[in-house]
Order: sequence, then structure tokens, then C-alpha cells
Amino acid sequence: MISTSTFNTPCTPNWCPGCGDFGIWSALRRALSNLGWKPSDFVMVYGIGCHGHMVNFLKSYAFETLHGRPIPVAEGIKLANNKLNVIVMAGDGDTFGEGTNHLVHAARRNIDITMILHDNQVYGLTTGQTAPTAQKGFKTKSTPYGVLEEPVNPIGIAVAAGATFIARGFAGDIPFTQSLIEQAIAHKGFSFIDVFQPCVTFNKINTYQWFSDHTYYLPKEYGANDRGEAYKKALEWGDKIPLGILYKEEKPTYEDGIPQIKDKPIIETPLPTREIMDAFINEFI
Ligand SMILES: Cc1ncc(C[n+]2csc(CCOP(=O)(O)OP(=O)(O)O)c2C)c(N)n1
Ligand code: SF4
Ligand SMILES: [Mg+2]
Repeated sequence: MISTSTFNTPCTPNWCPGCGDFGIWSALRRALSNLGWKPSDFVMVYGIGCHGHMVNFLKSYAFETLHGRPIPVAEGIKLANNKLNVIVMAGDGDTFGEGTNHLVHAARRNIDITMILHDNQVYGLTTGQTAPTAQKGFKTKSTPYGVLEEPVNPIGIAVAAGATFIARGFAGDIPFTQSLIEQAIAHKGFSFIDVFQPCVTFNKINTYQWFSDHTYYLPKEYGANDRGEAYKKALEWGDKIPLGILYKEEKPTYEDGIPQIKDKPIIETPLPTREIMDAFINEFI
């Protein structure tokens, strides 16, 4: 175990006081410290949103991508160097307003990356518009009369797409979320954690109190090994929203199926010889 301060940078977080992003940041630093990782042992890949500001506050290799595109960038990094541990931080707008397809394909591919969704049911960075996860009737500056559509169901999508580790955490319970992050990282394959992350500035409905009142922890007897049961859990909402590991399955990863990276990663494979390169280039001259 190493100190959580190992992952600090000279920058002080500029999230609004009380933002749930602080809880996720703390949970992640504690998990990394428990794993004994150094900042050079992993790559963080961020989307664009308040969550993405973490690129400045967490010391590691990192890439802040385009809005909606952290997953494909993370997949590219993993395939270029499959020895690296890759963690994606994404917003709910980021993931489901733009780029839902990336989640679906990463899940069915079972590529070995960990994804942590900052689920605040709103667009935080752009000052409070409706996110696809927002509940029906939620009033924001982009839907002043209330949202008309049904919200997307992040867990339901992950279950249907074939993710092999699916969990839900809460930024208000840091030790619990830390434990989920540790288990997700330890899992071989695509792991997805939907973390309820109160946006104290733009979402006055789904507050810390609201989440505390409306969630429960899955009991030990819940096996987390039946995709059908996990889907039933994904549909639980309202007064009874489950937290914990909803589904887990051991399965070969996408990388396991690529013989070219079986012995060493692509970055350690020598480039094609000069002659081959020249012949290729000459075709275009
Ligand atoms: C391609 C593209 N589309 C839209 C935007 C504008 N934009 C930036 S952040 C954001 C929404 C952020 O919401 P979310 O992903 O939920 O992150 P949060 O700020 O809540 O953490 C939008 C629409 C952008 N930067 N790039
Ligand atoms: S706007 Fe919301 S999500 Fe963004 S930093 Fe403030 S509280 Fe957090
Ligand atoms: Mg959001």
C-alpha cells in the first residue's frame, strides 16, 4: 500500500464544494493506493465534462479526449500496449448523449478496461442542461417544462450489451465505491461502474439525501452471476435502487483472441523493415 498523496498533483480541485466528483476522486485514490500502483502503472482516459477535470488532479498517464469518445481512445491505448492498466472516467452526457455505441461495443468485445461513469443525471460543465439519464419531468434550462422522454438505463444497457462486470456505487459512500473500483480493476474484461454522483449545483432533485433515501445495498445472498436477474435489478428504480455488484462473469477478453499480442504488446514489436516500408511508399509516388 502506498500513500494516496502519491496521486496528488499541484492543482487543487475546482469542482463546486460538495460535488460528488470529490467522492469518486477519493475512492479512486484509495483504491490505487491499496493496489500499490505508482502513477506510471496506469493510464486514465477522460471525457469532456466536470468529471474530466480530474485529469488535472490525479497524477498518472492521462488523456482528456473529445466529449463522448473516451472509450475508443482507451481501447486504442489498450491494444497498443495491452500490459497497461486502462481506466476510463466518463460523464453520463458524455456516455449516453454522444457515444452510447462505444459502450455497447466495448462491453460485447470484453476488452480489459475499467469504466467509471459519473452519473449526475445532468450536464454539469455546460451549466445544467438535461442529460439522457435525467428522470422524466426533470426541469432544466434546456427542458423548462420538464423532460418528456424516459431516461436511459446505464446498468440495463451494460447488462444487455454483455459487460462481464457491472456494478453501481454512490459517491456519498467512499469506502463502498473504493471497494467496487478495486474489484472492477481486478476483473479481467470490461468492467463498468455506474456511480451516483450528486451535482449539488444543477441537480436539486437527486441529492445526497435523495440517493441515501432511495438506495439499498444488495445482500450477500444476491449471487451476481445471472444476467437475467441482473436485468431485473437494473429495472429497480424509485424507492428501491440497488447498489453493489449486479453481475460478474469470467470470460476470455478481446485481447486473449489476438495472437499478435500474445507474447508481447504491439509497442514492443519492431517496426516493419525499411524495404517493406519503401515498397509501400513507392506505390504512392
Ligand atoms: C462533441 C462535443 N459535443 C458537445 C460538447 C459540449 N459539451 C461539453 S461538456 C458537455 C456535457 C457534460 O455533461 P456530462 O458528460 O454529463 O459531464 P458532467 O459535466 O456532468 O461531468 C457538453 C454537451 C463538446 N465539448 N463536444
Ligand atoms: S457543476 Fe455539478 S458536476 Fe460540475 S463541479 Fe459543480 S457540482 Fe460538480
Ligand atoms: Mg453529467
